[in-house]
Amino acid sequence: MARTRLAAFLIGMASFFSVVAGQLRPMPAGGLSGDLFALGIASKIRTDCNSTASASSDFGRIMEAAPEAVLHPATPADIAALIRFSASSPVPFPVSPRGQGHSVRGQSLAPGGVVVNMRTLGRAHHRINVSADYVDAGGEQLWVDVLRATLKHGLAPRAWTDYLQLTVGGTLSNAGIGGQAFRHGPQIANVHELDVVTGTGEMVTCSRDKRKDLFFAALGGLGQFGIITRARIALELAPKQVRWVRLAYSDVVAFTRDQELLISKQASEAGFDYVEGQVQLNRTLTEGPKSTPFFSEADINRLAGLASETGSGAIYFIEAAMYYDETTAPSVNQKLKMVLAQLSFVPGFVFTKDVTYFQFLDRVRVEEAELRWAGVWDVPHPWLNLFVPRSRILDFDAGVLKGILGGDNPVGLILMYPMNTAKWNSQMTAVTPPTGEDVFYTVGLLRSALSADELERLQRENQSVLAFCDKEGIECKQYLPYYTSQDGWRRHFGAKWSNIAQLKAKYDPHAIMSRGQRIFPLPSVPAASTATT
Ligand SMILES: Cc1cc2nc3c(=O)[nH]c(=O)nc-3n(C[C@H](O)[C@H](O)[C@H](O)COP(=O)(O)OP(=O)(O)OC[C@H]3O[C@@H](n4cnc5c(N)ncnc54)[C@H](O)[C@@H]3O)c2cc1C
Ligand SMILES: *[C@@H]1O[C@H](CO)[C@@H](O)[C@H](O)[C@H]1NC(C)=O
Ligand SMILES: *[C@@H]1O[C@H](CO)[C@@H](O)[C@H](O)[C@H]1NC(C)=O
Ligand SMILES: *[C@@H]1O[C@H](CO)[C@@H](O)[C@H](O)[C@H]1NC(C)=O
Ligand SMILES: *[C@H]1O[C@H](CO)[C@@H](O)[C@H](O)[C@H]1NC(C)=O
Repeated sequence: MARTRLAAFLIGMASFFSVVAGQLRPMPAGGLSGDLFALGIASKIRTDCNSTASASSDFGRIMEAAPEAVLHPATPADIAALIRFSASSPVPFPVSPRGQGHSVRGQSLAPGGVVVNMRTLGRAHHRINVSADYVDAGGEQLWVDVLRATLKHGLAPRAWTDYLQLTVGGTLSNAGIGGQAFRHGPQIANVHELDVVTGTGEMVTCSRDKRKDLFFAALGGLGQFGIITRARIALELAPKQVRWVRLAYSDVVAFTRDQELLISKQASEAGFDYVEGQVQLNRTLTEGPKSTPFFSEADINRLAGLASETGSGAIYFIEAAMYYDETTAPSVNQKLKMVLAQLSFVPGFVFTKDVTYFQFLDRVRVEEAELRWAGVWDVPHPWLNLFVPRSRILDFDAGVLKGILGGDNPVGLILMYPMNTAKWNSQMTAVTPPTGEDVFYTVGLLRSALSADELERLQRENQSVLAFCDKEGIECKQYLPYYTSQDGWRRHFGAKWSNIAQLKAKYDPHAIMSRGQRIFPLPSVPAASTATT
């Protein structure tokens, strides 16, 4: 690859330093590197192999590409300075924010460019401010830290992902889904305001009332319009305790019918506050995290018996939770009984436990620790997440879960649960199935590959799954989407595409932001002649 403008800049910067060493004086106005130097940004750019290597891959461990450099910003202004520098270069270089790098297809990489290590922003003070009904959190903050800070005030956000070691900016750039989404919508539906550094380096505060186009673009925006440096997130009174429940099913029809009943309930009715579901295909059942087992050994034997009675070996679990506190504790048994009476799980196959709200939300951390300990956390993750229209979920179950994946036994998890479409705002960039039905399912094929052969097999399977949906006319949408062609992205965004392309031209005209998503090719017009500053 030819030496980029960025590389030239980095080399130039080094000599600039040697010239001015000892006399910390900004260069005369007008000199770009002078501006950067004045902002102190040069000292925050790392080019050593350790820094670039740590930003060269992600949780997926499938894609790899080193950036030229990594920025360790101390303030949002540092990020703006970097972006302005790129945007005003004759050949702008890519800039990708990296939260935890927990994406699986290289979405946070910046080959030939600069990765912004968002986590260093959080080292400054006051990056989580809790108010009466909202919290202002830096885009780099981990959700678990937002939870800890808000709980101190007896408050908490309403909508969560299953795993909390993810950044606010990272999940808001996708959607942030979990078992509360049926009632509160995804995390992007629970945000009042954002600070965004756009692809031209402008620092903008936006909301439904102010710079609305950028606000909606950035929510689920896959990092395409700018970097979220602050989000104002809605809060509720934090529940204290959680009755955590698993219900086993051998019949997918009963399983989905019950899930849909549960997500139709209003907060005022007796029902659950969290509803998800899992599918286990011919899988050796384990008691779950050893430190906090859900199932006893006897339970596991019973479940194995149940699985062997079904022809496919597949069993389904509804995972649900009912929140309570001191005042509502006496009625929780009664309320649970009322709800369970309406459901058709296999009689006797109900498992419950009581945990604190924090333990419940942070539950995946326990599993992470055990997977790490067993050496199966840092392995390739060819994950595929799909939103499936409700009307086709049984076809999907038959063709994919019991067909293509039937008899499979890789390490990992299959999630399957419904959400209410009405809780999603179609003005946001995030995409739901185009069929316009009231309900759609998320199906997460979250499998790990323990060998190169297995990786290849799982990747072939994900291709077969997508081909099956195409062939059968099941209008699935990928969540955490990945396409190798722009045509794929056009189809993904469907009716939203032209608006998204316009917003891209407005907020990131040089197409430098989060290029790891591979949505927009570099502008064909030389960037210098279209620069607008
Ligand atoms: C174990 C595990 C469990 C998960 N569970 C869930 C779940 O329950 N629900 C769910 O919805 N998702 C879940 N995810 C997926 C997760 O939401 C995505 O990986 C997401 O990308 C957040 O990860 P991150 O903060 O590390 O972002 P990164 O992977 O670092 O970044 C993701 C993308 O967003 C861009 N980006 C990062 N920060 C910003 C920012 N501040 N502003 C603008 N763009 C930005 C990046 O350039 C990149 O393109 C899970 C992932 C893992 C690994
Ligand atoms: C890079 O990492 C190695 C191993 O952790 C360490 O020994 C070395 O000092 C690091 N180099 C730099 C420049 O940080
Ligand atoms: C939190 O408040 C402090 C003090 O007002 C302010 O300087 C800081 O920018 C705020 N941080 C966020 C993320 O809103
Ligand atoms: C289940 O998996 C085992 C091996 O893990 C395999 O021998 C068996 O055929 C599978 N059963 C079904 C129903 O596919
Ligand atoms: C699935 O795997 C195939 C084969 O490696 C790959 O080409 C495709 O992009 C993958 N798709 C997704 C969505 O992961």
